[in-house]
Amino acid sequence: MLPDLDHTPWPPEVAAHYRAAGYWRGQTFGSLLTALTAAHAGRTAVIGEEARWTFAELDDRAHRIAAGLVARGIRAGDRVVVQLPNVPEFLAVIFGLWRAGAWPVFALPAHRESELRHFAGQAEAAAIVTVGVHERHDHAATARAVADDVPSVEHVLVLDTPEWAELAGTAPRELPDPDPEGVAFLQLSGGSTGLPKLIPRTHDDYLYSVRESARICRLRPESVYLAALPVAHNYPLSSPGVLGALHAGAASVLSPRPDADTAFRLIEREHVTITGVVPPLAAAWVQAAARTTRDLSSLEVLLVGGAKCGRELAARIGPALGCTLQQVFGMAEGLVNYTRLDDPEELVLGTQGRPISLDDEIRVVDEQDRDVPPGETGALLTRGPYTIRGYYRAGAHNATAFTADGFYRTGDLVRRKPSGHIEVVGRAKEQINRGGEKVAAEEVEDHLMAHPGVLDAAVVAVADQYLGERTCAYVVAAEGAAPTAPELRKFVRQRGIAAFKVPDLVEIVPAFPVTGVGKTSKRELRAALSELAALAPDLKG
Ligand code: OOB
Repeated sequence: MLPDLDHTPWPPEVAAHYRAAGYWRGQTFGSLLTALTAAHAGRTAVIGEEARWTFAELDDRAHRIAAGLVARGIRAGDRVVVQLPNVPEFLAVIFGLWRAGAWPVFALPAHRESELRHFAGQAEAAAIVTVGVHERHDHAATARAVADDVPSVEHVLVLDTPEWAELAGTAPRELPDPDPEGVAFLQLSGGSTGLPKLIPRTHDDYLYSVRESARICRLRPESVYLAALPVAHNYPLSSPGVLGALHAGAASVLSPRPDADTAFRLIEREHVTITGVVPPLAAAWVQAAARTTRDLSSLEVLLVGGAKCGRELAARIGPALGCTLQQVFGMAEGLVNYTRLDDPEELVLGTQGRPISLDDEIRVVDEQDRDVPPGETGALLTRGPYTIRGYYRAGAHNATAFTADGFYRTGDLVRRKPSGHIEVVGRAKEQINRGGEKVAAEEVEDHLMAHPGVLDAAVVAVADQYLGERTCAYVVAAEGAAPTAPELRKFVRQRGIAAFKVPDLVEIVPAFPVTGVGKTSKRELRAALSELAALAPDLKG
């Protein structure tokens, strides 16, 4: 079994190559912000609904927050769960943590108590940074409940409180710059087995992907990036995201919500040039664009990714929104693919792009890990200068999630074009991609099984016109018990999980199909139920 390391390093000779090739440059996020501020001090860096900060202001806030965190006992290497909505403070907080040498653990606003407890517990977090009531949920109360349960959590820091104002007003001080090859933060995996794993990303590896993403998306100081999706997610964070925008000396607009009304208002007001959405949102924006009175003419590029963007939708985006479509297929574990802005239309509409780096190694393999012939479908394996070699403290899981020679098993089924562009054609992992939001089947099954009236549960994807996929939970009731579908959905919700993980459909069935051999594995069972769901038109709602 592999050891439970915080961070599985790249082999020394591989790391030496990444340095020599100029991918890893020995810069940290804190020192990057210092350099950006020297170059662009008076330019706008971040725009919220009300606030508007220059690079110099962001830099000053990050310095003060770093000093305030250190004064409260946060030390280099401490993990700090950050659960913030799309507000400018998000950037001040994460750069403050970076300058203090602490590691943000990026929770999404949608996460609830059970997920936060898992992240904080798994990371042995020292603190949680969050907001008060946001979108009718009391995040501060949730964070305090988590802090009561997780002994390592000593501080719950809530924005817009007197305590926070004091922390954020601390006099700046010099702090030692952390190791650029060390961990910068922990990102969340979509997960397939049980609870989401934590992904350790280093300053060097992540900055490489940010720098190249900004270049590939042609960001320049005059660009304006709109973060429409929750900014803690890897996609709006770094593909090219708010970090790519900062890197280019450009401004980022943080949209409180992703809907067309809100986004179009901000696009018009701030002359947004580039943004990124998931396919269902792209479809909604395409529809809304037909009847909007907003001026969207500043928009040059719309990135679409997180889930497969079908060709029909892809073809409508450019004409409807008056911009160039750029497909992006990425993962928090590392590898990111983009269609290039000068790619022929066939590749832009029909593929999910090609890797960022010449040193992104791609293998497309069969079930025995043998390479399939070029152009054929297989499972995507990858390793490279910004793809992790192991999850955080997850030795047993790492033994199966990676090959012995360090390739990450993405769980995606793909085909590769002669140009190197990748078409995503399916998935081999036990995960539902609900319009870009990832749901691990096992995680939801475990919550269902906690109900005394549930004997067994299997969660599968069903096709959905809007989201691409929705979740369907098949449930076998315990003898004498007959929980109803609404009861089970309520039960799961009350266990404190993100709303997007609550099963969309619950089907109570007398028994699960079994093979001739007897009891099926969960994997076979899910496959059988997926077929059943595909055949039952009334389930597709
Ligand atoms: C992004 O990151 P994650 O970590 O939430 O999810 C990664 C998974 C991929 O393994 C794949 O299954 C799916 O999401 N995915 C796509 C896709 N983009 C992501 N499947 C089909 N087509 C696409 N274009 O989702 C993410 C990270 C960075 C940039 C963009 C997306």
